[in-house]
Amino acid sequence: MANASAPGDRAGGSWLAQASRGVPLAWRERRVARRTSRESLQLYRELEATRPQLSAVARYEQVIARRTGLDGAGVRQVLQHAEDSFASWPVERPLRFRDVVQYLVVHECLTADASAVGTRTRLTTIIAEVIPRDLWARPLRTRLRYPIASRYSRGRDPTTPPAASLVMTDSSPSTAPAGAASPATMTGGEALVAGLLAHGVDAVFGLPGVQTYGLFDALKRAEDRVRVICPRHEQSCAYMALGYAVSTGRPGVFSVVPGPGLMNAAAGLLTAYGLNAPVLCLTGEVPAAWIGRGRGHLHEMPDQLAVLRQLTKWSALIDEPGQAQALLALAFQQMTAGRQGPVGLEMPWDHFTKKVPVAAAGTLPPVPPPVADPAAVSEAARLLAAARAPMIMVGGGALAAAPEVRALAEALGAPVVAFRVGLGILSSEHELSHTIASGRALWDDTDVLLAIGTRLEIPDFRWRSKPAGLKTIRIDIDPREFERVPAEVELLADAAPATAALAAALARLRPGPQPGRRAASRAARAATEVAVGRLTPQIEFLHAIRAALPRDGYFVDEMCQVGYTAWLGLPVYEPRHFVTSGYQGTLGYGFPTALGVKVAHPDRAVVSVAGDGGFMFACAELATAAQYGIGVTLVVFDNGSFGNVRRDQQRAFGRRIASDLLNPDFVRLGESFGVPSCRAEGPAALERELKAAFGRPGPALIVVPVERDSEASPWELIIPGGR
Ligand SMILES: Cc1ncc(C[n+]2csc(CCOP(=O)(O)OP(=O)(O)O)c2C)c(N)n1
Ligand SMILES: [Mg+2]
Repeated sequence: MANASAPGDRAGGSWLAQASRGVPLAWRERRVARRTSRESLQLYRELEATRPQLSAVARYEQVIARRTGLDGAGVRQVLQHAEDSFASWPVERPLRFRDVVQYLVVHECLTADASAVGTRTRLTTIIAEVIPRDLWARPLRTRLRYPIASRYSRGRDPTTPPAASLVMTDSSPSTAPAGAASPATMTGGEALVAGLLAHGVDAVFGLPGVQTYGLFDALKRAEDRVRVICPRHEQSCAYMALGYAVSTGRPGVFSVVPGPGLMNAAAGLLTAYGLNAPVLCLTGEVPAAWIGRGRGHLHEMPDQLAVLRQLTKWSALIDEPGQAQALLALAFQQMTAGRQGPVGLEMPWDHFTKKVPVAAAGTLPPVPPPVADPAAVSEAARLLAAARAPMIMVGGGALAAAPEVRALAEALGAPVVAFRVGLGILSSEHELSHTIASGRALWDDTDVLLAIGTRLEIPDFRWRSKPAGLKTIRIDIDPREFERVPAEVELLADAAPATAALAAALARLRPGPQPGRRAASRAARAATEVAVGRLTPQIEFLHAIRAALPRDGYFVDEMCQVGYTAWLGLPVYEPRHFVTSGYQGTLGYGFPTALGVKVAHPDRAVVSVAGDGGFMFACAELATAAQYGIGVTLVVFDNGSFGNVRRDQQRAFGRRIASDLLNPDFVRLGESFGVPSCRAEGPAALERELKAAFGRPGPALIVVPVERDSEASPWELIIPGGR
């Protein structure tokens, strides 16, 4: 099985290499040109140009070797396994060629190397173009021969299925699961719950259905260790898990039925994807024997796994219940590796209740993050040391780097600018802390930008201008970011250690900050405070909220006038305490997300703001708040309209449509759910009612009437020049 040559020298190479090598270039190029867009052809040419790096088997061999600690023979065994997949794909359903390609490229390479994701995208695109379409979609008549894990194991007869072992578990002590034990007989549902407990999960936001009964019954038997909260709609399952995840940094878990249940949760998954939030979706499937047959079984969705994969960074089908814990451990590893993000696992209906031998798989160690190249760190430090007016921008990737960001900012005297997710990384009370509004005032003078864990939305989409001669340094854990927005110096690394390394290198070069930077920062903050102070009445409501909300309380925003203004005018003192839907701008996410925040932080105050439009997306969750005693304080600003849309339409078209709302009596609505509800006319009343609500256990609803069209637009401060 194993090939005797060294990694990279394998005669013939893997099928992957053959797929891109075996056909003459011109022929393939013509074929690609005939069938594909210009863009694809360009991509294809790029691949050809960089083939030595991209398609070389050596690259994958090295990557796998580095990640797993396997020796050359072990690596070749893994690759051999990949090639074997043609003949022995480990799922019990007809396969398409595409499945195999996805498996090889995504599963093998990604599992082994979280940083290979850019390559994955390129390779799957290219391979899709190069391989004839009829072959791409052709079913491969293969059936389960033996489960995945057995073929990774060294020295074991590959045709003997182990009960369940983790991918590559036998290969290296560094990847051996913690707490692995001998097999016990249990159902797929029980295996999942045991796996969740092994990962420290203490809450599951779930809405059951016939496919997932086995999971929920197992959860029932573990209810002393894991809390199950069942909201009134699947969207809220995902949002609650999201709130749990973003406010703690720990994975949030939810479960929904397949098909329509998964689709109902999709906006939440998409929002988690945009926020790089570690959220695990556990869903069902039609019974194993029905998968892929298109017969219209209950909740069947064509190629559900493909849909799930589009909404997550990694997803898998649990082919057989014995693999449940292994794949769950892999899901947790993926969710928290590199650039974090949501993951999905789907399990066929019958597997949830099928009893099989399952070894307790335990957990997998975290994938070690890449370490910044010391030469690049020195180069970045040199740029910063020579900078006259440096600026730091932070995003979600810097949430765990608050002390390091602060130290570096103080050493440089550099302003730290955050838009939404990054608010609180440097406390708003710090004189170097800036919102997107006050940061703008310092931008034109900036000569070096240090971007930490951010997509650089602010300069690219919002300010849309760059100071002449600007030099940019980026710290990011995702190598694709450097393809999207290249920088003069790119540090592929985790934010906290890379920022600390940069500060240390800087200290060796320059004793202190450039003079005058703090004064400039203070002046920009003061000037902007005046401008933001004109955003009435929203800013007055925000002052009231800040005055009432304890310092360690959580604020959950929304796509509403008070929400947008909060990005500019709500002081935030700690990272993760300002919860937002980020670039997805998901109307209606706020209240259910806040419920998840509160479940994770039962002893902290949590305030959720919403417009009358957004609130009604998930107002049924007042029932959930009441039933489970989840003490979120919800403030609904009732302006009888999709106010933002109304204003935009009026400005752009001079007329309006589909933006006026006829609302129920929100106070009576809240009361009908058993939630203490009141009306607060004006900021002073709001502050009073908030303080009262925070002083009581349980949820509260405060309705604030706002005159239609009375709100000042915050957009000029968010996107100067208009949108
Ligand atoms: C899922 C989703 N649907 C639609 C929109 C478009 N949208 C953005 S703001 C808005 C109106 C919000 O109205 P409301 O919640 O009452 O807040 P207001 O602007 O009135 O303060 C709409 C429809 C969106 N951002 N997200
Ligand atoms: Mg409104």
